[in-house]
Amino acid sequence: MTAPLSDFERIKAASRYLRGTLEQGLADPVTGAISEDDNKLLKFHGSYQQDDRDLREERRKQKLEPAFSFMLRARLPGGVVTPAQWLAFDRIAREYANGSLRITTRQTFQWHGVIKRRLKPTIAAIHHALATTIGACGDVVRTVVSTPNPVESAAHAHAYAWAARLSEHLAPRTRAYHEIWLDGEKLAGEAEEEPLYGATYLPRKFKIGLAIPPLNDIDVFAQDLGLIAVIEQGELLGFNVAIGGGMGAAHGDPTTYPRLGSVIGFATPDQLIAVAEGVVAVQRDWGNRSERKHARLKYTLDHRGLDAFKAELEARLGFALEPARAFRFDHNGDRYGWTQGQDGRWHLTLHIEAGRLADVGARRWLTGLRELAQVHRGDFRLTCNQNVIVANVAEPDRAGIDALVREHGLDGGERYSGIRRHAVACVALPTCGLAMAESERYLPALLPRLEAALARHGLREAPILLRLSGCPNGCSRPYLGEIALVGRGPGRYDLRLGADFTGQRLNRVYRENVDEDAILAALEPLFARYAVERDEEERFGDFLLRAGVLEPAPSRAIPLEVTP
Ligand code: SRM
Ligand code: SF4
Repeated sequence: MTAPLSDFERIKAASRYLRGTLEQGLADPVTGAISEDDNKLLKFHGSYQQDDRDLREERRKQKLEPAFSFMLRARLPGGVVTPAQWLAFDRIAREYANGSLRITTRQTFQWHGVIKRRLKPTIAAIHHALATTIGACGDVVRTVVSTPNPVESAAHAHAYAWAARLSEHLAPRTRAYHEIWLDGEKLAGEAEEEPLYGATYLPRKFKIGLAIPPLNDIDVFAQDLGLIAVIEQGELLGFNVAIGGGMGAAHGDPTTYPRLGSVIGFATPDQLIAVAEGVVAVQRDWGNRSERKHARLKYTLDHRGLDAFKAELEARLGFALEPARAFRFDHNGDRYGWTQGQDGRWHLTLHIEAGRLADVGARRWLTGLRELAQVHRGDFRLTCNQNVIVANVAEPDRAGIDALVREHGLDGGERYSGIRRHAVACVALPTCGLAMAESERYLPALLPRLEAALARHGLREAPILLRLSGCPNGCSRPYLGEIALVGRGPGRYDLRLGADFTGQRLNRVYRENVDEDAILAALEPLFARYAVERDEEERFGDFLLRAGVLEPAPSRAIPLEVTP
C-alpha cells in the first residue's frame, strides 16, 4: 500500500499554482499573521512568517498575539549585486525591515522584521531593483550559488553565467507572484502551466551550486546538485556532476542525516541544462511526497540506489554521462583583502561577522557598505561564507575604497585570527522558528574564548573552519566544520569535530549536549596536542583523525573523490 501524501502536498495541489488565499490573508487587518496553509505557500514567494522569540513569553502573558513579522529572501544567482541594487536593498532594510541586511550562507540577502502590511511594497521595491524573491524558498530549485572567485576572472565569468542561466531556467513560472505582489493582470490558475514542476512542484527544496577547483568556497558536496567545473587553459570543458548532498538532520532520529554529494559523471556545457533539469525531474517523480523529513534528493538516492537513479536519468536524457574527470579541492573559506584578477581588476574581500550588516553602537557596517555602494563602479559579490567582495575595482579607485573601509572598521578580515576568519553562524534566535539555541548572537561571545584557548598554544593564526548552528537543520553547513556546534537547547550544543578543510569529509559528534565550559574543556587538550604533534601544514580536522582522536567514519557520505 502506498503511504498517503503529506498535508503539504494537498496544500500545493489546491493552491492554484501558489495563490492559495494569500491575497485575502494579506488584506486581513485583524491579525499580523496569515493562515498556516498560506504560510507554506508564502515560502515559494521567498518569505517566511516569523515572530520575535525574545518577546514571545511577555506577549503571551499580556494576552497579545506573537510579534509577527516576515523574513524576505532575494533570489540572487551567484551572489552578484550591482551598486544600484545595493543602495535599493539598503533602503529597504532601513525603511521596511529591521534596519539590517543579512548575507546568507547561500550568498544572498535576507531582510527580517517586515510587518504584514509592508510585505507587498517591500517585494515591489525588490522587484524595482531588478531582483526577485520568487523561488528563494519553497519546494523548488532555490538560488543557484557559484564561486565568487575573485582571482580567476574568466573562470568566475563562466561560473556566474551558468549560475544565472540555471537559476533562470529552473525558476517557477507561475504568474501568481506578479498578481499578488506586483499588481499583475489576474490569470485563471487553470490556464497556467509549470512545465517542469507541475502543480505540486518538488517534494522538497532543491539546491544547486557551482565550484571551481581548487576552491570549494560554496561547499559543493552539500548541494542537491553540485557542479564542479573542469577548466583547462581557460577553456570550460564541462562539469563533474555530484548529486545528493544535504545537511539537514534531526536530533535522535538516525533516519535523517547529513550526506555529501556523490559524483556520478561529467557533463559538457551543452549538456548541462538538460542534465540539471533531468536530475530535478527524476527527483520530482521519485522523491518521497508522504514524509517530508525523507523527501530530499539524498534520501531518494539512498532509498532507490544511486545506480538506479543514474540509469533513470540517463534513460530520460537519451545519453550517458561521461566518466568523471580529475579534480582536486585544496581549500574552503574566503581570502580577505585585495586580490588582483587575471584581467587586472582588483577585488576586496571584507569579513562580515555572521553576515549581519547593521549599525550597532560604534560598528556602522550598514552605513559603511552604503557609502561604498555610492562610489563603487564595479559590482559586489556575496559569498557562501557570509562575506562580501567589493569586486571589479580599477586601480585608481582603490585608495578611495580603502579609506571608506578603514573609516567604518570593515578592514578586520586580514588581521583576525585564523578561526575568526573561517567562522560561519546561522541566524537562529530571535527570528528563526526552529532554533533550539543561539548561533549568530552567540558567535561574538564564543570567538574570544576560542581565540584565547588557541593563543595559549600558539595557534592564533591556525585557519580552522568553525560552524555554528542553532539546531540540526544545518544552515551554516555545520557538518562540514572542523569544529562545529549544533544547538540542542538553550546554551547547549553537540560539539562535532573532524571535517576536513576542503568540504569533502563530514565531522562527527565528539561531545553530546554540552555547555560552553564543557566545550572549551574538551577542545583545550586537543589544541595542545595539535600545537605540538601536527605535521607541517596539517589541518586541525585531519590531525584529529591521524592522531586517533576520532575514528575514521565508515560513511555513506564520502563522495567518489577523483584526484589527478
Ligand atoms: Fe536554512 C530552514 C535560514 C541555508 C538547511 N533556514 C531555515 C529557516 C527558513 C527556518 C524555518 O524553516 O522556519 C531559517 C530562517 C532563519 C531566519 O530567521 O532567517 C533558515 N538557511 C537559513 C540561512 C539564512 C542561514 C544563514 O545564517 O545564512 C541560509 C539561507 C540560504 C539562502 O539564501 O537560501 C540557510 N539552510 C541553509 C543551508 C546551507 C546551504 O544550503 O548551503 C542548509 C543545509 C543544506 C541543506 O539544505 O541540506 C539549510 N534550513 C535548512 C533546513 C534543513 C533541510 C533538510 O533537508 O532537512 C531547514 C528546515 C526545513 O527545511 O525544514 C532550514
Ligand atoms: Fe534556524 Fe536551525 Fe537553520 Fe539555524 S540551523 S537558521 S536555528 S533552522
